[in-house]
Amino acid sequence: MPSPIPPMSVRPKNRPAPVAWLLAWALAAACLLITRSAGASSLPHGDEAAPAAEDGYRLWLRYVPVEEPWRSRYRASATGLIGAAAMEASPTLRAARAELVRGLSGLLGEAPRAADAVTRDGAILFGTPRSSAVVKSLSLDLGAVGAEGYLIRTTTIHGHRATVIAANTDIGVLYGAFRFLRLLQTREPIGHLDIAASPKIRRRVLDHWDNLNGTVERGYAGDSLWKWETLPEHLSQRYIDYARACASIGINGAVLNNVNATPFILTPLYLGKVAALAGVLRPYGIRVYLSVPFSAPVTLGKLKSADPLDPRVQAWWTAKAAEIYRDIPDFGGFLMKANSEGQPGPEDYHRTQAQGANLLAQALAPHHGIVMWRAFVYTTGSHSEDRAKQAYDTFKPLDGKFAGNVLVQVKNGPIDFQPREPFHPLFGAMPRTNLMLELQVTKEYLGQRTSIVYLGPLFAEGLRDDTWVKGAGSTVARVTDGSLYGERLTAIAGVANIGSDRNWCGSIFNQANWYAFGRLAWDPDLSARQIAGEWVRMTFTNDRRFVVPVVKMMMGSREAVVDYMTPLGLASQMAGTHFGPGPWMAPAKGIPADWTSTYYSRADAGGIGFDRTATGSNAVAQYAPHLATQYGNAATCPESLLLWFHHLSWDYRLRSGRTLWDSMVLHYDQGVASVRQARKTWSSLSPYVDRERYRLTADFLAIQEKDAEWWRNASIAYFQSISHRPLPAGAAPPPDTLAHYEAFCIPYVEGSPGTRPACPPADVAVPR
Ligand code: GCW
Repeated sequence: MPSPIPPMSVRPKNRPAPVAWLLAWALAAACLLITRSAGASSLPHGDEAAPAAEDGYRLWLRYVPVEEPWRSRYRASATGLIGAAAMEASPTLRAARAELVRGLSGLLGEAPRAADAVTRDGAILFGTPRSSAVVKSLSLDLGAVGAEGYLIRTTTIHGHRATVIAANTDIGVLYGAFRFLRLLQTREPIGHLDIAASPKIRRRVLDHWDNLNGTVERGYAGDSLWKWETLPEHLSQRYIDYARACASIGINGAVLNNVNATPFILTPLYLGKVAALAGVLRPYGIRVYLSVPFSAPVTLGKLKSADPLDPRVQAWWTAKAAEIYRDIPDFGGFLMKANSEGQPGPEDYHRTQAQGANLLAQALAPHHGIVMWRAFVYTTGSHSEDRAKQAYDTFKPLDGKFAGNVLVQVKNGPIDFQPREPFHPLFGAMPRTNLMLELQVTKEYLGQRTSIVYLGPLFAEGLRDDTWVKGAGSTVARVTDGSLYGERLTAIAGVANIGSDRNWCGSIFNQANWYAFGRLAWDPDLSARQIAGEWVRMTFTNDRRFVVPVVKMMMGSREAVVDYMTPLGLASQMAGTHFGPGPWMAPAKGIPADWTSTYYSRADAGGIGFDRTATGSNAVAQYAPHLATQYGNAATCPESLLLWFHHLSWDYRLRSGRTLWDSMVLHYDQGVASVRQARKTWSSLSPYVDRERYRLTADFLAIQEKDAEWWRNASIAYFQSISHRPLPAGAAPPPDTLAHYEAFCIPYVEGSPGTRPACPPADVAVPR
């Protein structure tokens, strides 16, 4: 049973007098009832249990009662709701109306009065010039907000003050409705509004790595959100609430299935289920996309080949696309992982990645569909080229060869979603190709379910990195939003962290990463701190005594992980499960070198780090000359990327004057200290949070502290066995031997592909 939220009037620290205490409980109970019924009112089908209060289900859309004096102020600006009342209003406008009713009822404690004309001060009206005669009569300057943007403006209608939420399209109105509610949720004044907003990137997509058997690759929040076995008949309320959450932050696409795709998704059985999901998501502006395997013409179509130049193969894809569009007219398109980690691809037929992409592009073009073709291509096995260089080497020569409806989807860094990587050198390097950015919202390499790692700073850093290809300011964001080279087809993807868990993301703080991805996809220039602030206010409380320390804790959380896992530009030091340390993992039979840790650390008696300068793999040459020079010189290379680009002596002096070895140890310690501090911060905040969410977070922080210590101790034990340097003064020696850490293994982690344990039972021990 969740505990009631402390009412705003109860001072957390001072125990109230007995009568006030009783009153407080009465109020709290009332609050609980209101918030519960607000939750219940979001169940149009009435076929499932109402979300219980404060278990995290309602994400940042909680709509709990606003305290005074804000409530009176807001009520004065919400005296009536005008728009989309007619039955013939579009599903999207009806969703906007439902959200405004739900939100205002919850926030202000009473449902807004339905009205059809402005007869007194404080009306809220919403719509497009097409759907609303009043909106049309206002002759608003909607030109600049485009197809998905909106205006929110305080205006005067028939002598009365009113707020108008207007857009060119219904989806713009829905986005505006969410924005308006956010103003109240975050206690912004709404008396004099003049807001115009529109997204900078056109396709803002979540990639679900969900398998058709209900598991989720790298998923740490339970099973798949999609219940394939009960589709298409049963349309769970969760689908609608997922769509609402996505729309509230402007996400407008979902790839429903894993990039390690199976051809079953393209069978009529599953396409029927996909069409049903598309129908649920459509009113919220979300198109569905599918991951498809390149070999589908063979495995499903029974052809002899999947060669992109074979006319039978082309005809097969053309027919398949037509079949999909018959039932899903707004189908978004295909996502493809080809010739990567065992997946089939055009190279199997000695064709290029561009020829492969264009095969699908041609089939989709008549229907205005797009192809998101991943650049995550590298050859495992005998290939000896630096893994960080391979995607660039494969794709750069193909610049200009991709069809206009193809986007090459590039991960933020050249290896694989590590706690820190430099930006991928393909950004800016393909001026005649649509490039899109792929971020990972699920924390595969960042502590998975339990660690608190707010990814806003990681995403923002990746977007703000300057490629220098057209001089200063040629940021990854400007490549992605098309402003650097003038592309019109622009996109960004985030690998989703959403599952069947009641709280959607496996932990409360993981929800912030879904939120941050959406907000940055809409506007890559937003600051991670601002986004954290919004999220904390909506998810927990507007009380500054809570907001300030929690935002601070979140803002430091990513750097903490970098510090205790892979400081100073190290990467890929994880165990095979991608959870926990494994810096000793070396190439062995059956394991490709670039899937091991020693390949990346290159630690030896002489020093540590991967030489990617001209004396090494020369990966620096894939960057613009300005950066190649900067990265190529250890003295000018950012210290946060030092060991990514340089192999340096353990005694190399950093800018602080400390040796590299000493600095590494200090970083590990700093990471652990940060997590301890986060735990302390959180434990002082229990009066501001309901019990259930407080406890979950506190318990997870305890786990994270153990994990951080484990990382620190194991890494120091291992690297010290190679550096043979003493620990700097004050640093505690690891409590156990290296052999102990090496022997320790977690056999199963969530979200790992396959069901085999990661180690034999004899290696399962308890780390200290
Ligand atoms: O990071 C790796 C993951 C794989 C994933 C792959 C990819 C879906 O470990 O699980 O496969 O990246 O991005 O394709």
